[in-house]
Amino acid sequence: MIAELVGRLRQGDRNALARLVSHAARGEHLTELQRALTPSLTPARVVAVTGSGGVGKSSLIGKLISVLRSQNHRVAVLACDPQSPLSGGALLGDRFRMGSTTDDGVFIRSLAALTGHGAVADHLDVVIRLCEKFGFDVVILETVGSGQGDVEVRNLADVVVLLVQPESGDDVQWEKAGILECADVVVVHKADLPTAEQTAAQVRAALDLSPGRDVPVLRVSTKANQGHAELWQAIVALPLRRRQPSPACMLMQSLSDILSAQFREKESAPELAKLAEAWQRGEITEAEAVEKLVRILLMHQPDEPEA
Ligand SMILES: Nc1nc2c(ncn2[C@@H]2O[C@H](COP(=O)(O)OP(=O)(O)OP(=O)(O)O)[C@@H](O)[C@H]2O)c(=O)[nH]1
Ligand SMILES: [Mg+2]
Repeated sequence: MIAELVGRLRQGDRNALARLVSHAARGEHLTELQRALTPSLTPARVVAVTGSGGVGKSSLIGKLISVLRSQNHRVAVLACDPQSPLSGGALLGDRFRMGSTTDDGVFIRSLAALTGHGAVADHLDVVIRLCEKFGFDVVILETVGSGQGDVEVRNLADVVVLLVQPESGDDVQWEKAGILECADVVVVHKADLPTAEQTAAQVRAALDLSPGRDVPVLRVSTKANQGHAELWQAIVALPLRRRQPSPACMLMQSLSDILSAQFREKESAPELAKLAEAWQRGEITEAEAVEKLVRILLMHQPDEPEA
């Protein structure tokens, strides 16, 4: 069932995506999912947006979606929520703030973060890969509003964007808690408020205390619709942190992609198809798959002159 759903997901079936995300979020069929979700040739850029409750994460993400859509990116937003999304309130609230959308290039989903796994929902890694397989090239994670430095978020995301707001000027909690350490970009959000520049200066001063790090500090106002395009520019200027697929994986991925087109007519096609399927199901390793691939190709080559 999972393999079939993943097949439909790859064809762009949103219903399959929604069902698979629900399974993954509930921790169901994880082994099958892990097997079916071979690494992507074109990994999505995963951006975590973190910051304390009410700093404006959802609102800012809503505007960021518009910027990304105007550049033809396809965007999935995974909003981690301390409550069960089934309770409804937070989910609807977030959707509202992010702007309701019937746009095919956007997917917004709230996920429960129940078991104290830091600031993100359980099995978020699998959900991210589902979005990637579906074809979203940007995945935005809204963390639970703790804003605490969180290893899990750093492992999942390519870029961590930390939001702080001008009112926090006095007790500078972000500084004390060391949460600046985890940020790749710091946004002083609600920059329409009077003390935004002062807060930005405080953040820069705090960042200067850890030399060798070049963390951009930007002022953004969602209310005044300012700074979102510049924020995206700063994000894409950063290197992708997550691991790229191995060369063997890329080879096998291309093989399974070109199989149907190139080899359909040839004698070796069924063998190659079986091989690609076995690899996709995780029954053989990449190294074994590549070895078998070479054997099959060598075996068939002399007998198959071009038509
Ligand atoms: N002044 C000002 N207020 C803003 C801005 N952006 C958002 N807000 C307000 O900030 C409040 C919180 O916004 P949210 O987007 O829900 O914040 P959040 O960080 O997602 O909140 P949680 O998900 O509950 O942690 C709302 O009342 C917004 O209207 C801004 O640029 N300027
Ligand atoms: Mg929110």
